Amino acid sequence: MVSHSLLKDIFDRDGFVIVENLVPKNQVVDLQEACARVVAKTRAGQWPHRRVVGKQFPPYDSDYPDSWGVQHLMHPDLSEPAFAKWYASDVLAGAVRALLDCGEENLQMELFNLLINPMSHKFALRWHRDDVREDATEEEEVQALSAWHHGIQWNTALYEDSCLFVVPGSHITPRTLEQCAHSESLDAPKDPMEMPGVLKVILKPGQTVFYNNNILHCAIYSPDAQRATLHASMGDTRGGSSRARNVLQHGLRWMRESCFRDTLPEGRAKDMLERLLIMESGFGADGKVQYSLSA
Ligand SMILES: O=C(O)CCC(=O)C(=O)O
Repeated sequence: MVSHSLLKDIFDRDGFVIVENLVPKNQVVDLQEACARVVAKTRAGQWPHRRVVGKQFPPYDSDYPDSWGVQHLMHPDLSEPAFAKWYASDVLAGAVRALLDCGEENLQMELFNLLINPMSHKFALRWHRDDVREDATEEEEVQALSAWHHGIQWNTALYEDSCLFVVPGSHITPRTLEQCAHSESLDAPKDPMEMPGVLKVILKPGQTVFYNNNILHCAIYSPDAQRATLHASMGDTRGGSSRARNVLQHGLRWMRESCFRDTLPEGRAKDMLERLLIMESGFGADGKVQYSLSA
């Protein structure tokens, strides 16, 4: 097993790192079965919180029937406790603490969604950084990338997953002119491999890729390969409200309800939720949700 400090070095250098075995063996089947149920509900139109084919970023509308993601896996209306159990598990929290270089007392609950294959449409996300606009100048990019946002995002594959493409190192360097040419429009690339410096991320079942969500990345989705990839993030309270826009744009008001808190395991999960709610209550006096990207 690779040491946590080596993982952090790789993460800091490349903007992403692949980690083995963060799904305890006795939770794999529970998670696969829970995913199958929420995917079936979403495709049957019984779960409205979904990532919709045709819409790359929030807010997701409901104009298209096909989906590329299921939002809010821990929502009490889904009644799937396996998700919160894993999100708050020791093995996952240990890796997150090491990569964020923070203590248990700093862990803040954020997003937990599922990325899935569309049923019948190919779809793709354009090259983007999650919280920097495509038309940012070089100066704006340098400024945005130099700020550490105190959070981490990850994809954990339950089935083989080769949808994600990244540009290693781009979390700390602004785009070259050629990279800008491939990432300035709102359109998805015809071939992601044309991006200078690109790497296709291939995850075997059980592998996790942690990534800085301001790394330059894109993704392609095909109806032909089963995808059920747990897509989540956690924050570090030392960042204050620096991640608020990025996180709250996904619509987390339901997390304020006591019926959500009541479903969480005692201890870490409830503590992480408290910290999220403190961050949320301190952000934006008008309560309006802001969005990071368009399209
Ligand atoms: O599908 C993926 O792996 C990437 C998703 C993504 O880039 C995003 O949600 O911004």
